Amino acid sequence: MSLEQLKRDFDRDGYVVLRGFLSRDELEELRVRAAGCLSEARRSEEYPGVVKNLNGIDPWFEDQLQRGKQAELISALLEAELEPASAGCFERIPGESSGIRPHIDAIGRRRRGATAWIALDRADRENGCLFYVKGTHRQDLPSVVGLEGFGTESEGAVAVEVEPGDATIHNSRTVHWSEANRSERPRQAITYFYWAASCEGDAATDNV
Ligand SMILES: O=C(O)CCC(=O)C(=O)O
Repeated sequence: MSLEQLKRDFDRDGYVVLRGFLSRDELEELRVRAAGCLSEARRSEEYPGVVKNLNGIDPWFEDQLQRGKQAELISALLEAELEPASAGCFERIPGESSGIRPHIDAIGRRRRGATAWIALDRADRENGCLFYVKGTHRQDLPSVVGLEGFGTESEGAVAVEVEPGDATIHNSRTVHWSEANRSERPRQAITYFYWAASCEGDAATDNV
């Protein structure tokens, strides 16, 4: 798909899906690097499947955050210089009882940014794929986890089923969530989060 088409879709829906974003070798390297970090990382009680700041654990992730191929693409989609924020791992743990409730990634008045979410495993409805709600990046929603009124039946809600090496990019204002992993299969993804460099505390300049 051309960059123009991707940008049209991103502006209209608030996310895009990039099939086959990573080559087999790139995916393998990402898996090995992620496994190395996860063995060292501390987990929170509330979200045991989430490990933030991979870039603080392994400089390889800092380099990817700064220069990985998702960075150039996100810069083009947001039409902005980027301020790389963090790399993380999101795992839906087999047999867990809950996922991550509907939320946006924007924080307070800091609204312009985007996340690349790269699948290490197949993700589907059974093992906790991402859900997006199309067009919600145009709403002015609060930065809370557990946004009221959003769910799989919402108008515009889409389950994004992907294969290993596929990626999605979502606007920091797009509502998204994942359900519990009801399967016995793993579901890991690596994320790279960016702010648009010009956006600090300046919601008035937001043009998304
Ligand atoms: O991967 C998931 O389960 C949720 C990801 C997410 O909430 C995010 O990237 O902000």
